[in-house]
Amino acid sequence: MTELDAVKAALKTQAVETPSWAYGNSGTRFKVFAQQGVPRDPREKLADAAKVHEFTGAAPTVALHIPWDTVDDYAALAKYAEELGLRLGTINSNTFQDDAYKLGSVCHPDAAVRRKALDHLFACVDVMDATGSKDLKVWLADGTNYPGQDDIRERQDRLAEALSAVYDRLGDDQRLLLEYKLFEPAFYSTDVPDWGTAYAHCLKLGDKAQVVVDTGHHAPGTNIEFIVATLLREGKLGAFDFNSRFYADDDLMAGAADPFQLFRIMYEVVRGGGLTPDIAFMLDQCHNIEAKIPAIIRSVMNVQEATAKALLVDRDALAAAQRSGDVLDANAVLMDAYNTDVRPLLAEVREESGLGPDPMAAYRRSGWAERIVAERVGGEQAGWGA
Ligand code: AOS
Ligand code: ZN
Ligand code: ZN
Repeated sequence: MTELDAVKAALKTQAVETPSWAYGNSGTRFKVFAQQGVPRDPREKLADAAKVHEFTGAAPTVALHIPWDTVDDYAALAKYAEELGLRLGTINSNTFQDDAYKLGSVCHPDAAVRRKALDHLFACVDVMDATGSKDLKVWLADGTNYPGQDDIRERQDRLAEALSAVYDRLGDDQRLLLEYKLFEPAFYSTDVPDWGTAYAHCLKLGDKAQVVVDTGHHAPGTNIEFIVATLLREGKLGAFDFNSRFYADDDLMAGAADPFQLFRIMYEVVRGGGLTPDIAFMLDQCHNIEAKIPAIIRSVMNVQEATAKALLVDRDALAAAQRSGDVLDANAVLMDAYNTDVRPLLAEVREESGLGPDPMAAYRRSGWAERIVAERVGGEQAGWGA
């Protein structure tokens, strides 16, 4: 196999998981601009996700959110996904939307609220049992707004207790993915604010507990690729939530704000042998003002482009330059790959897989956008900003 064939083979197997909530209406706390034709139920979200997969060939799984995607029969939903050529992916828990969670969920000072949150997490594992989903994603909105509001150490104890109960409930093939976030909704202290805290909890829990890196959840200037390299080295990187940020947790299209950062992250993934099904490459985005399906297609393509560039890095030349201490040459090797226009290569990869070379154009030609506007009236809120 030539080197280019190996790059193509890797690109052909790459899979990006799309989030059900990105297909629905969303907005900011100021306004939700409703769009016509958005899905009215989880099945319609899957139908839209199937279009993303049809034209990219790279989005075979969909992350669900409980309760936003509540249905009576999850096994039937999984079967429907299969009929559409999809699989149900990560189950996202929600311990942040009920009034009871004002002071937190599993870290709340009141044991009754902690129990309620834990019961929800157990219910999410029940959903996984029915759908065949492998991963439970736990992102907690827990934290405090004022110094002294609660005991920071005790909150860690409560967190550890809850995570361990959930961990014990997991089946052999299931994983707990713990996501960290610097701030928001809490502004003084967050109970899982960074990769170190998530890593410490996951390490104590065991092999089935892994860390999620959401690219929008760091302070400006954070070297995210270093975190990725470290977690991979420790065998503790479970998943990504890809999106772009300019300011905080903006949830804009992956690769839109900083394609160079996405490339640097994907280079560490490739370098660390992380381009495997053991790591879930998810999008976690909201499309407030742009059309949702093409925005998701564009995001998948942006991840593919960053990956293609990362795969094209001349690793031997890079290692030689690094070993000889040639700073400029080493940097040039990396930049050569980043500055390569990989769009023709990806078009070729798609054509070799029986797809159209340009997923955006193929989607536009398909008439799906017009069809859903005509057929769907009264779309639902995605949850965020609702
Ligand atoms: C919240 O900020 C996190 O990014 C969550 O990953 C995510 O948006 C959530 O899981 C969807 O409920
Ligand atoms: Zn996220
Ligand atoms: Zn987020």
